Amino acid sequence: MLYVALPPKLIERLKSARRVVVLTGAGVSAESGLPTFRDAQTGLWSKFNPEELATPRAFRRNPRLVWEWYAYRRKLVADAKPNPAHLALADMEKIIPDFHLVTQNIDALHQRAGSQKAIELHGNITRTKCFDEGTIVTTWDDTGEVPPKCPNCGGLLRPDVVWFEEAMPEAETALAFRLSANCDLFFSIGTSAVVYPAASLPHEALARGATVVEINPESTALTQKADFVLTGPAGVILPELLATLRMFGT
Ligand code: BJW
Repeated sequence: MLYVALPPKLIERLKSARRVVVLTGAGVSAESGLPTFRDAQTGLWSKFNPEELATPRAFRRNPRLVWEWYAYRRKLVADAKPNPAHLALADMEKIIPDFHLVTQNIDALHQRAGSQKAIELHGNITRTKCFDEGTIVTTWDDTGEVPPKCPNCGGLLRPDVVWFEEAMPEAETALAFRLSANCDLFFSIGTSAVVYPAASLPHEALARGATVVEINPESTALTQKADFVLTGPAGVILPELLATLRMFGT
């Protein structure tokens, strides 16, 4: 038996959709054991203050604390494995010709599940860059300093993620907005849909007449606007959606 009964009208839209965009958030990695940000009991921001950890000001104030917090998170990510939601999305990319995955996640679990062309809006925790120059750095001298220093300029190294008050990467952002404005089916999955500019993407799709589907166990800032809401965990609902797509020989 299916966890959610897919509404017949959604099945029609799935069958006829030509351009599909999926936006994912931290909820997609929750079933891999990675904490989300805003879930009341378990989210990172229920225990840590984003202003002390995820802004350039926080890094300038206490670079050691911020580096160590990301070292802890990098270890969580390295120990995590893609879950059925990541795997179903990687399969959808293979069977839907015009399919684009846009993610706010920095954990690279989509790529580890096999997604070939995930568009990362908030960077990637597995990469490191120079705080001063912004260039990606792959090796540095281990002198025991925390954070380590950039081998080119001696500046401090930081994770290649997008903090509050920082701009998202230009090319990825432009592409995500263009794809969302031109899709006919848009999925918002495992995101509270409150962090901008990413949270604008479903509204961009809606404004251009696309059907918007939300998959989330809780209601979000988008729920009232979505055309279809599938209430439940992504790791259960996405494999069911994939099975339905396969049934129709998409
Ligand atoms: C499940 C599930 C399961 C659970 N299955 N689902 C006031 C108004 C409007 C905007 C602003 C404002 N004040 C400030 C701003 C701008 C700010 C912003 O939007 N703030 C809002 C919070 C108000 N945005 C920015 O600062 C952005 N930059 C910017 O605007 O730049 C302007 C600029 C231009 C030019 C030059 C300079 C500047 C940048 C935003 C960067 C966000 N960064 C973070 C941290 C990344 C690094 C790190 O990981 O440490 O990105 S914050 C955090 O939030 C992270 C996430 O990608 C992002 C979104 O969170 P997400 O993924 O939605 O997670 P949650 O926890 O919120 O939701 C999880 C959901 O999953 C829940 O709904 C659960 O129910 C669900 N779930 N289990 C499916 N099994």
